[in-house]
Amino acid sequence: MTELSGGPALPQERRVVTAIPGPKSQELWARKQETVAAGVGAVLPVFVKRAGGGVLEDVDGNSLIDFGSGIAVTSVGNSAEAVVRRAVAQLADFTHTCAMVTPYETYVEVCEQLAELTPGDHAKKSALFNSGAEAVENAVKIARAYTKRQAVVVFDHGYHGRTNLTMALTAKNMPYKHGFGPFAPEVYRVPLAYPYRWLTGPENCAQEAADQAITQITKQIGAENVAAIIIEPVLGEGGFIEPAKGFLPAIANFAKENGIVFVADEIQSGFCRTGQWFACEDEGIVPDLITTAKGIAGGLPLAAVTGRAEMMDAAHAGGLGGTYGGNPVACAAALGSIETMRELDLNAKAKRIEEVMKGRLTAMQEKFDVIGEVRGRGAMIAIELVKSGSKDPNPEATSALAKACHQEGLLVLTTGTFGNVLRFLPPLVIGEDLLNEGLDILETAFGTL
Ligand code: PLZ
Repeated sequence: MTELSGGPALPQERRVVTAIPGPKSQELWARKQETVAAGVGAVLPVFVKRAGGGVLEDVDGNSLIDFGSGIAVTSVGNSAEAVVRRAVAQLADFTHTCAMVTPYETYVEVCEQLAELTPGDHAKKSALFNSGAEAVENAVKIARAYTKRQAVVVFDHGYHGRTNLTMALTAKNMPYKHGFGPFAPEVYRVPLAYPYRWLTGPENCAQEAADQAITQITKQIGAENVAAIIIEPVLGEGGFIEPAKGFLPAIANFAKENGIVFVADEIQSGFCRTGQWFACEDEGIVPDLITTAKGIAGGLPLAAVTGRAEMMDAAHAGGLGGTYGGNPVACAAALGSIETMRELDLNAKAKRIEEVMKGRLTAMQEKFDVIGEVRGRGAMIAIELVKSGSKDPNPEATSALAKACHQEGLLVLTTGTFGNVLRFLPPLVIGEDLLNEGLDILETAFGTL
């Protein structure tokens, strides 16, 4: 496992030698409070020194099991060998020219890889950016330029970023939008097929939600005014919701019939995370545009919009760009990341993680009635926590469980519109022993409730 880390061999073990956070982390936290804006929070105030494989080592010498991957970013592990090798070589050659000033080959190579890996065999082109939010913004620009229409449709529980336009596209008020308006106009939100919480039950969910969404689009906006429909094929910040089977195809077909650009936001779900290169493949969806970031570059900032060549070319020359978009070091890292995904068959690893996690979590659901649902795909797995004997969200139990896990040296994240979802996003290269040890800690944590 250590060969997966670029740095000195990092033992793949959990080790808790101080309280968590330990004294050195607490000291650094106090310094952070002095100079870092309060709006920039932290899930776990533990300062990291080294990371790789399935662990994070902190400044106090603790080694934490990583079930977060920096929010689904380090899928190939931290400092993965190929990422480091290629990025270091690129750092030595040149760090930046600006792709809009003088181009370089790795930018083109990343776009070639994206054309090959994303669904569909049509002609594709890409443009590279720095962050997921920037990719989504650019997908909207491209869809508007192509369709000459303005409206953008998004879904309940959707998350697309923190910039002004993407805040408008994001559903949840706290903490993402509160006090930060006014928001961009021409954004419309429609129902999502959320099986666990669909009022008439999961069986009718796909059909009823699609009917409602389509009626709202045609009656309230007018399909002919819609430039783009944007959806996460598995929702991330909304609570790892898999839309009921049939919903995505219904929406994609509606988009196609009405000349609307169908955008899959695969920023969290893409690049092997769900056991497929892209989560939309699960129902055979071929999006017009697809946004990617996070896992693409193994921890370096890179994002992309990839899509039908005629759509991607609709924006005029000079209309898309940015100083750092497709930075050469980030492109080199992406090529290393994609190489690792292929060589280690990380789709298979993600599927194995699903098998282990779902087996253990389903058994826990039998024992602990606060687990309302176990769901997700690949290494994007979650449990939704409810009050015993009901479906009422239980955010208190969720944060108590997260805290108990943190204290034992397991990093887990919470998510969801109601703050009641515990999510698991381990690096796809995590060892099975660590995976099981993490699940043991979680199981024990239920005893603290
Ligand atoms: N689209 C589907 O998941 C980022 C956000 C964490 P950026 N998700 C993690 C936080 O609290 O800020 C995300 C996503 C989907 C877009 C984004 C935005 O990507 O790289 O954070 O801009």
